[in-house]
Amino acid sequence: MKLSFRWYGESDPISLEYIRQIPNMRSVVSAVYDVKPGEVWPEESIARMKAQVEANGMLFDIVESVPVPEEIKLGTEKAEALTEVYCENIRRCAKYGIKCITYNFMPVFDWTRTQLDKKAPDGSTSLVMYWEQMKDLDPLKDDIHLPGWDSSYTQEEVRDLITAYGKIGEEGLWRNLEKFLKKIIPVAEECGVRMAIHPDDPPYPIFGIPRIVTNEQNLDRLLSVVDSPSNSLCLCTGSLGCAKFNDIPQMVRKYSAMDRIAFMHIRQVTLMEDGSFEESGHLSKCGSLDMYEIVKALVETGFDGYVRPDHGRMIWGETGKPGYGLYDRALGAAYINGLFEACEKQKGE
Ligand SMILES: [Mn+2]
Repeated sequence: MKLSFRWYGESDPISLEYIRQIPNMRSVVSAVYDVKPGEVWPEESIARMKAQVEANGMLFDIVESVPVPEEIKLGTEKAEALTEVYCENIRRCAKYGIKCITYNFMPVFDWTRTQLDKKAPDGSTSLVMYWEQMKDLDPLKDDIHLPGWDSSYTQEEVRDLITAYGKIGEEGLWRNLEKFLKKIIPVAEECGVRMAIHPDDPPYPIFGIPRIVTNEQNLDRLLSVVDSPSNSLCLCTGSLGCAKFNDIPQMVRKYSAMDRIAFMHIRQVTLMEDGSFEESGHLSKCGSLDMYEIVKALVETGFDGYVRPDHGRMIWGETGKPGYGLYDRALGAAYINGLFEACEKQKGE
């Protein structure tokens, strides 16, 4: 496995000098942050990031993410031109050595949480989603400001988007995803890039907005649209794992055996009775997911892709981007290293 760590570029309070000191750290996962979604990435920006990462003894060979504009997901008349831009970004990334590009197809909002700094009994804080706080909200009527939602939209724009997605529904979203994949995957293949789609977080519809990258049946459908290793998954254990219907070790084993996992996000969640969830420390003991079974499934199927510790808690007084502190993600990386070493030795590698 290729251990990696997400870095938000020069504005990230965590330095590359620190990231390189995490044992076995190989790749920095980042993106070009100086242009809007739907614009071409300047080559100088990609080259600059590559140089910075390499100057710190690591590789910049994986991107997270090249965002997909809403127009593509909605299939508006701008979709075709924006898909061309997307293909150009794949080519440009490949030119600078990128082997894997992460993206998602979540309408309107990326992840959804109700609080970003819920305090646990041990004093650490983490992201949580409590249904109790969600159930009475109606974005078509109320002004909603959930943490992490894109503040570049006005409430009016959010309502228009939600209405538009409501109209196309799940099958409309599928049609637009299929069209997109049929355009971008051949380009990725040509450039030797694996596209890794991140599942919806959480993996079910919220406020009636369709979500389709959610469960095994839908992942099967998605992979069959273009049957190619370039059309692969970013299997995020915490995103898929906050729904009881997903059996994560079994899904990891299946898709890894098919060589359709390009990138693993390893993260722990604690699931509650009513479907609420809390992000917790990476260890199996700390939440609902069996991390040993997940890593064992990867090792036994010969997984050779990228892995990163996903969201960590905030610990030891650290402040910064919720989920993306240094300390707990570094603990996660150390734990992941340990699980891989043990499973590989068990397998006799
Ligand atoms: Mn993730």
